[in-house]
Amino acid sequence: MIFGAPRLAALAGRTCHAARHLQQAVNASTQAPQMIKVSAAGEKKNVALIELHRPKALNALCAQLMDELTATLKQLDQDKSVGAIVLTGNERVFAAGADIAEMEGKTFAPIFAERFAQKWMDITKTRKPIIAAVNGFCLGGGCEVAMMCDIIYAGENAHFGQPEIKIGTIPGAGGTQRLPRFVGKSVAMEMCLTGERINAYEAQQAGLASKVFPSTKVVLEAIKLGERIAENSPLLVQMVKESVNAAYEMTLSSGLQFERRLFHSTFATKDRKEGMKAFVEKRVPQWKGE
Ligand code: DAK
Repeated sequence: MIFGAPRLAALAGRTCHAARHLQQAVNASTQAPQMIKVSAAGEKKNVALIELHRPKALNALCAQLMDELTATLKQLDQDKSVGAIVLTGNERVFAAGADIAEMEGKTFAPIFAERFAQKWMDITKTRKPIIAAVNGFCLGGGCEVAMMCDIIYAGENAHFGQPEIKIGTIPGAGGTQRLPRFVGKSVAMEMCLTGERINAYEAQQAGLASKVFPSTKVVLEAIKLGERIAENSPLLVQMVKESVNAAYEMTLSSGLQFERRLFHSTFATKDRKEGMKAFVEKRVPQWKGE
């Protein structure tokens, strides 16, 4: 079934007050985004839904789109009403990679001097959890953006690939680095050396996607997941994200040390006290984010 705009709007509750507030906040800090749509989703409207919206170019990640996306993520990170973020495309495509037409005429010296596409890395600076809900093509930079998110949910029609080799280049935003950490060396090598894609179930089996859903359900399921995450203390959620991500940057002993220190620091928070007190008193905790 096609994931039409009205259906997504209903899913996201785009017309609600929180959605308007969120959109206004995004618009106030940036130019009104043209290539993404932002709305508040979930029963409590505490999940931000970002839809990549450049359908004619299969959501190719041009500079403007990436500027809008990174500015929006920065804004949402500061917005206390947002507990988690869902990033999606449409039913046909998550994103078909960086914009090839934009890259085609470039040469080494300027691309090196301008640190081409450096802004992409800002996605990983987001402290709130980002769930990628992937339908259709998720290729090249699209796959790399999905991997910069924290959790990937795949629709049954999702296809993941690093096809850069077929256009005379190599992955430039994590395809040769993050992908092997998710799927192992052999699968990553095969994908990067041939440019061939894996489907949703292969991605799940390899550990790239955590779950597969019917294509019409994947965004809703990602929003539900965002709601479950947002039920927890926002402070502790960010600490968990930071600590899990540290596992990809550190040796085991350094990572364990980092985790222990963060664990100790939770005892300086009101939310640690409230969480354990609520358990003992057999009631639901009231988080303060402090
Ligand atoms: N860029 C620009 N336009 C694209 C595009 C892309 N990546 N992918 C598709 N399009 C456009 C097509 O040109 C076409 O436009 P019109 O001709 O209609 O104007 C329209 O989208 C529909 O595409 P197709 O006609 O090709 O549709 P099909 O269904 O036949 O094929 C496809 C779908 C996804 C298999 C095919 O479009 C395709 O192979 N697309 C290219 C996929 C690809 O090679 N992706 C990797 C790009 S390289 C970095 C950060 C990021 C990157 C590098 C560095 N740094 C931080 C340093 C990332 C690099 C890349 O992603």
